[in-house]
Amino acid sequence: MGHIKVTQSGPAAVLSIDRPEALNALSRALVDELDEMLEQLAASNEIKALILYGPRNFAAGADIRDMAGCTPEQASTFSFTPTFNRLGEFPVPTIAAMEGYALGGGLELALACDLRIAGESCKMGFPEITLGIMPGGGGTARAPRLVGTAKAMELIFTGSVISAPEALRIGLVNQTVPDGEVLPQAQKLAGRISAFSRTALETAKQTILEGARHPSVLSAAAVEYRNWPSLFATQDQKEGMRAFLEKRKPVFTDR
Ligand code: CO8
Repeated sequence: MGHIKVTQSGPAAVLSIDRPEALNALSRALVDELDEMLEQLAASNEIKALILYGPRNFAAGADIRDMAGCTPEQASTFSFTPTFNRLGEFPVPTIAAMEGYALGGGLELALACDLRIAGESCKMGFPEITLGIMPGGGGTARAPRLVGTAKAMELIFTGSVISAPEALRIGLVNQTVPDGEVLPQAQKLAGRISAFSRTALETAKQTILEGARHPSVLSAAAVEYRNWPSLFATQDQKEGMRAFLEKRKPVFTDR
């Protein structure tokens, strides 16, 4: 234990990866800890946004030392996919705050978050092909959906490491910020999101995730059509609309 630190500032929690000696490479033990923390935080009604942060380096990939001698059966047990899926399904918005290297499993961890903020000198890529493997933490599924199949294939087939401005250009990250401002900017964004109704945030996220699993726009819109009316049972909807009509700022209470 001891490679994940949790801090909470207001309704936003920050999960920091703390394994600087290995550039935050993701060992099985580290990911077990992450899994446990995610389970605990997901059950907390106090959290309205979650930031994943790797100081200096987001994560330089899955731990190659841990994987090197794996048989296929052991590789299957080593896989981080269940944990990254748990992160992907985290009930409220998640933000990856990325500095330094975000490679391989590290980039896949960021891709399992809803939003990504990268420092200007952040370096991202899928070097798995250079190790004789391919991404195994959801990268083949999530990267094409973000940047398109051809660009994802280019990244995965070449193992190229790209800069933050290039990642912004292709839509791999939402924002780039000057180095040193990654966490403050993520906290600012989390604070902005957290001011809104938790029920509306949760419902919006679940609707987007469920809609993305539908093959057609019409069936995805049907999910929205089903979920949208439920928000009119909340006090936050009444407050949000009343505040607009009374020309004041709403105060949401997550009820
Ligand atoms: N695994 C284990 N140790 C690592 C890793 C890693 N991924 N990355 C860095 N380290 C260690 C180094 O071994 C070194 O340790 P030591 O001092 O004991 O030798 C220490 O961190 C510092 O690293 P470097 O000396 O290499 O630092 P540099 O600044 O010279 O280089 C690099 C930085 C370019 C990031 C370099 O460390 C590197 O290439 N690292 C490996 C990057 C990589 O290939 N990542 C992908 C790994 S494979 C993967 O992620 C598969 C995901 C599969 C899905 C997940 C489910 C299992």
